[in-house]
Amino acid sequence: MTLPGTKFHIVAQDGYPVNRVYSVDTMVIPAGARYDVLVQGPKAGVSELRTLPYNSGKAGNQFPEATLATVRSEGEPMRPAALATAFAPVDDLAKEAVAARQTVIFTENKAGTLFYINHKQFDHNRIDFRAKLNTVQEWTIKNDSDEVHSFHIHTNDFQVMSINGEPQVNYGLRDTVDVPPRGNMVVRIRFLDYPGKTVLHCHILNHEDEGMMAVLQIDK
Ligand SMILES: [Cu+2]
Repeated sequence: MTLPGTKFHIVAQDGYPVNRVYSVDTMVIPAGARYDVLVQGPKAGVSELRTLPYNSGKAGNQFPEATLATVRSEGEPMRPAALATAFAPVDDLAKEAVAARQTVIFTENKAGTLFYINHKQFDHNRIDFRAKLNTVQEWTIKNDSDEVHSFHIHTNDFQVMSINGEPQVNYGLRDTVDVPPRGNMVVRIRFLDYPGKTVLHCHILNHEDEGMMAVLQIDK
C-alpha cells in the first residue's frame, strides 16, 4: 500500500495499540491482518491510495498495481495535529521462561491445491498442539514452500521474536504475520485465561480451506 506524499503512522496492529508508533512509506498487509494508521492530509491536490505490484513467491500469485481510492486535498491548510508517539507498554516475552517449544511447518503439494501443517491436512478430531494455561511457549514457524503463508492463531496473540533469524522490534502483540517463502519465523505466545480447543491456520483462505489449519488444545 502507498499514498504518495504521505506516511502511514501505525498506531495498532491486529487491534492492539502499539507500544511505540512507527511510520512507513509503504506497508504490506498480510492476508487477514489489520493495521490502524493515521495519515496527515497531503498538500492540496489529488493523490491515489494504491496497492503496489506484489508477488507472493514462485508458487504464489502476482498482483498488479491498483488504485483503491482517490484522495482530494483542498481548502485552507491546517496546522498538523500532534501525533501520538506511544501507548501503554507491552510485556516483553523475551524475558519470560519458555515452558515448551513447538514447530509448525507449512507445506503444499506440487500443484498448489493441497496444503499442510506438519505434513497433515486439517482434522478437527485430532489435536496437533498442546499448551498449558499461564505458560509461555516458543514456536518456530517454517515455510517449506515457494510462496508466502500468513500465520494466524486464535485466542492468544503472539510476539514476533525473529523472521529469517533477524530479531524483530517488539511493537506489541500480533495475531497474523507473513512467513516468507523457504523462510521461518520465531514467536512467543502466553496462553492466558481460556482453556480448551482453538485453531491456528494460514490466513490465505484457499490454503486454510484445503487443509492448512491445525488444532491447539490448551489445558488447565
Ligand atoms: Cu498459506
